[in-house]
Amino acid sequence: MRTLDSNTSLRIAVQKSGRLTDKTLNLLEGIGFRFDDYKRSMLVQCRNFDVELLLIRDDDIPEYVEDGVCDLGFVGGNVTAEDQADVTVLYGLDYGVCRLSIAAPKNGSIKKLEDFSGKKIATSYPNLTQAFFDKKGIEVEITTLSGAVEIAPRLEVADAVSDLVSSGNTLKANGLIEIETIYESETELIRTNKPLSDGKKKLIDKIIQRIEGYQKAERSRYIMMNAPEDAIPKIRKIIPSLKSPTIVPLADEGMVAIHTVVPINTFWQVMEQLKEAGASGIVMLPIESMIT
Ligand code: PRT
Ligand code: ZN
Repeated sequence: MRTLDSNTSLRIAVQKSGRLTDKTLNLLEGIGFRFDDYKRSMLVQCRNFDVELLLIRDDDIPEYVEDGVCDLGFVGGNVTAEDQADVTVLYGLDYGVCRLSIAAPKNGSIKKLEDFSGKKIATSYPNLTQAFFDKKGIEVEITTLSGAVEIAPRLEVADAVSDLVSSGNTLKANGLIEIETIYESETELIRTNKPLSDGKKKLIDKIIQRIEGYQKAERSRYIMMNAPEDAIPKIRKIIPSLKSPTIVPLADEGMVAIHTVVPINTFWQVMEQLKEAGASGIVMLPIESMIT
């Protein structure tokens, strides 16, 4: 095993086993980090960079990063905000997306925010929930539970809940109706506020640059098509290209091949317009990484 230079090597906290684990490890692999089997150990060294991963529970990540035990961490914004951790959010990543919402029994007396006044709310997020109601000037009683929050009203432990929601199925299955969102969350890359060596800072910059490239690539598709030469002006208007598209003449007189990159969210719309403008043989390819 290689010995890491503590001056330049980074320790990154990642959730050991949960919703964020695979996506975070895929992201790290996607930006070129190679790890040996991470399932068997808490501390895993990277084979090709001065980086090691500390695999821990997500609840511990903000504190480990705040204390400087880890330089970076991948964790839900909900956890960092609830812990009020003194860390810097470097980057928002679009996975682990969810919201902390207040919800109440469907057929009960709580229909709107004001109805929460004087009610008992079960949550695993007492700080965020209390701060929300304080800001609204509504007095509530908060009871902290570490899990199974959604069944608290049925057990008559609380009148309502404040819980994480993604699809909304859990609330529905428990006869609860979402009243308002308290906090919108996604996975974040956080950095310690403890002083870092120049070597570590450089490595962090490199990681951020690679994540940016990886995310841009994930959100884009490379498209290739054939088109008559006289359709070029029309096609150029349709393609919201990063830079100018590549246009190559084909063996067929008057025909060209056009290569470019489009954002995935506009892909189908662009594709239809391109066909209408005279493009044919449109091929779409995923992009591995993109530095612009
Ligand atoms: O063991 P460890 O402490 O590490 O993991 P954990 O069990 O505390 O967390 P885990 O793995 O469940 O979630 C990790 C992170 O994923 C959370 O902190 C959020 O940032 C994010 N995330 C995204 C979610 C959800 N979506 C989510 N839906 N975390 C939890 N849920 C739960 C929610 O609590 C509720 O029980 O899923 C249920 C609601 O889901 P829907 O789809 O039915 O609305
Ligand atoms: Zn947890």
